[in-house]
Amino acid sequence: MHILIINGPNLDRLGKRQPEVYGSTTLADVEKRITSSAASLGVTVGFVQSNHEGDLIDAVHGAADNGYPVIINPGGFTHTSVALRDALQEVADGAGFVEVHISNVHAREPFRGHSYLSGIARGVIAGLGVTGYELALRYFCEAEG
Ligand code: DHK
Repeated sequence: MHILIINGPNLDRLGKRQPEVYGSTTLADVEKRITSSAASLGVTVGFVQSNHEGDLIDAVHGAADNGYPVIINPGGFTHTSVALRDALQEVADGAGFVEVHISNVHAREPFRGHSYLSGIARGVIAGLGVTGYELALRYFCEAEG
């Protein structure tokens, strides 16, 4: 199984941006950790990070065409993007996706409590730091196995 991990806007700033909220681990470190967990679980992973909505949508289309499950942290597009939801609907109808947030969005500003994506996700992980990505990876391995 191959799983695509997508990170949206500002997640390239992990480790620098609001470390008290998002932690001090960089995205490169997160990707290294996920790659090593994936190897132990016997799956492969690909990574996309973009600050641009259209690029994220293109990546989702690629996953839908290939039948890949998706783990996505949509960043701020979580709370704004009907277009990203429409793209993810195809993945939801196929291999499925898990929405991950590093921070507990429900304990922050009220606007972060609404996601355009959660209603079509297999599940949502929020507030468990970067471990959330690895938990989502385990979910797909167990769901498949
Ligand atoms: C990341 C962001 O960039 C925010 O816009 C979301 C999410 C929360 C996170 O917790 O990973 O509101």
